[in-house]
Amino acid sequence: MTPPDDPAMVRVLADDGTYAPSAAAEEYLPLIDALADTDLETFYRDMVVVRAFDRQATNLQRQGQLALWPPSFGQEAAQVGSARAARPQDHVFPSYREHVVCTIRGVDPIDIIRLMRGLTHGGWDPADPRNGNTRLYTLVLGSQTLHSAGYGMGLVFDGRTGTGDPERDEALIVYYGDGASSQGDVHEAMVFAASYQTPQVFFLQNNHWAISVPVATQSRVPLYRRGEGYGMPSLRVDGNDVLASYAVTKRALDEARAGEGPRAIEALTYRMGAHTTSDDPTKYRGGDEEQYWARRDPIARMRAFLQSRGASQAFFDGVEADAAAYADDVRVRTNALGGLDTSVMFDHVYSEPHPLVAQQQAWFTEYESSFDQEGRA
Ligand SMILES: Cc1ncc(C[n+]2csc(CCOP(=O)(O)OP(=O)(O)O)c2C)c(N)n1
Ligand SMILES: [Mg+2]
Repeated sequence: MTPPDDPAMVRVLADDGTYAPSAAAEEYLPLIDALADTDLETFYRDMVVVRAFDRQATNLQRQGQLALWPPSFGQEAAQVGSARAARPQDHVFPSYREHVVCTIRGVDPIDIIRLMRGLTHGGWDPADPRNGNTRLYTLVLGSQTLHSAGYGMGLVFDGRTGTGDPERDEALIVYYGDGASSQGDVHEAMVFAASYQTPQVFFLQNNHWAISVPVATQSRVPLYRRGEGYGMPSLRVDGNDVLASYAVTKRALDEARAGEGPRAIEALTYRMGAHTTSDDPTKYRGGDEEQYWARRDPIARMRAFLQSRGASQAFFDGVEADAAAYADDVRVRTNALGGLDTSVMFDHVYSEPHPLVAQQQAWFTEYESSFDQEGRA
């Protein structure tokens, strides 16, 4: 297991929520000091709400409402801190577990649900301004890093970044995992990003596991140091510390937007749940490790910090109530979704009609019509 007390790691809050910046965090403290109380409360609220949503979605999968659910349980601080660091004009390229990143940008959680129910190939329209420049989930590990590098090159070519106007210059952040970090696509993306000095942040969530494969098998060096090999300033942050995650991402995106090129961040966190609802982690990891990380829960840490600053019980109660209402709303809307409109799985295979797809659709329509209302052949 990677030691979480690495002195080179940027960390603002200790495990128990005490304000105890590491040496590496010193230079980031002005960014933390600039946060208002309401910002700190928003970070906390985001984390509690997404945990309730995530648990609800996991339950919905168990009830047969979803085909699959990849939980974000445990990774809330890495995701909330980094997402809250982005500006409205920035672009987000998620993997498949960044639920709160998407909702912070404006994506309706029911669109993530629809995807995991198997009702749509995509989920949402990235070009719709309500979705905050959020690209689609991809389950093809690492592919989004290539998409992001290409998009970043486009931003450079089109003069949409690095002009010196922080209100208009655009940057992007791409999320990927420790397992994906060994995928060729990620390395190709880093080569292109560094060569073209794209305005982007490679945000690696090291949650210690790639399904059943532990992170120790992925690399001989800490994963953030791979970024250095491509010529990118790279660092490791405590990914269970929402303040540290916010500060390092904010700095990195600001620098990227200002034309200083790509940056790599490794957020050290832990997947507290299963890989997906198809996985049983008791087959490959032990309770000691889970308990170790349970004591480093990102929400408990921020809660203790807010309590030490005098946040009221009424505030915490209000957040709990909001989270419960949010999850209830998702459940009600999920149960009302209905079944698959089978035409959609053929609609977006190609942008133009294609004879093979048309043939398959005709076959499928005939097959479907061979069943009666109750599904009997
Ligand atoms: C190109 C590719 N290879 C293999 C898989 C199968 N697969 C799905 S998730 C996963 C592990 C990913 O681990 P990591 O990158 O650490 O992300 P995490 O799931 O931990 O968030 C694997 C091997 C895949 N989806 N795509
Ligand atoms: Mg992982």
